[in-house]
Amino acid sequence: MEKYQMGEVIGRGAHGVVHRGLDLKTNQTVAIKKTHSKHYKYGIPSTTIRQISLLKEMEHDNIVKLLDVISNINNECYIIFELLDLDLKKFMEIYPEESMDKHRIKNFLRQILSGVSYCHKRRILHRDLKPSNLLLDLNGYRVKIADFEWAKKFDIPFGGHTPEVVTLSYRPPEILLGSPVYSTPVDVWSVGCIFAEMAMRRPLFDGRSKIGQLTKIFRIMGKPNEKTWPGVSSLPYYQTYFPKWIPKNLVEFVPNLELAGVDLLSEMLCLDPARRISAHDALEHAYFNDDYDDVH
Ligand code: INR
Repeated sequence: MEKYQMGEVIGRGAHGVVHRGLDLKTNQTVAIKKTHSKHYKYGIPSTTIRQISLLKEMEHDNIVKLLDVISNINNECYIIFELLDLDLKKFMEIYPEESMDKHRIKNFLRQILSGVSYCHKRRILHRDLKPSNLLLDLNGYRVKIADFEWAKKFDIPFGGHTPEVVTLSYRPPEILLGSPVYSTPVDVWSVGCIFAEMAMRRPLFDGRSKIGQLTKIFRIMGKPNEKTWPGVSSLPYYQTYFPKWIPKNLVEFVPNLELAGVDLLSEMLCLDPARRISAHDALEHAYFNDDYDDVH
């Protein structure tokens, strides 16, 4: 670690602590993520190794850049990343409502979808997209996707994924219903939830339990049936009792969005993952047709 100087803690995630740091050779500020090895007696955790190998093969404006990896004789692992100013969660908490106007929402969503589309093209699922994992560069309002601890290559073998991924508020209905297989639509659902949250400034679906979360989703999106989602009734937790809620118009919930945005949001929050819009197609949606770019 003599190449870098550790500074104060700036972030604390489930898998490690992020410090501000300095590259002593170039004098560049960096972010240093130290994965806590004390919980892993037998070396560097496999999720960390997976995260590093995935991040190493990715190069995109909207994905946080990995700069260096250092591991010492004690099996402590430090990942050196580019440093950003803050995450989208904090941004929404501390900045006034006007800082998230409809142009900024569109600009942020475009960047998030570009990063996600890039991951999916490379067969990488992020599996934990949420505002605290989206980092902002306030000088130019660049958004970068971070925290690939849960990320996974999805080529082969398909299926048998860990079901308990994605923070509850951003977790898609197929995972909540116990589907043994899932794919890229899980990330699109999470981005849809983040899109709504940017417009509402609070989570659209904020359940406290898995059933509570499904209830919040179905109350707004309607209870799915075999017609709206073929195969849904054979998912493990479908038989749990839910009233036959009718889908609501999302306009009531996100008054801050223009109609094309509400239309895109409803395509991203399509209950049936097979019919949910892809990140790539979302970028082609009419919502993005105007060329207004906000740099202010
Ligand atoms: C900040 C974080 C600034 N910068 C939290 C944060 C608050 C304010 O997590 C962070 C990071 C950064 C960060 O600048 N670069 C990275 C986090 C992560 C990777 S990770 C890289 O993987 O999410 O922990």
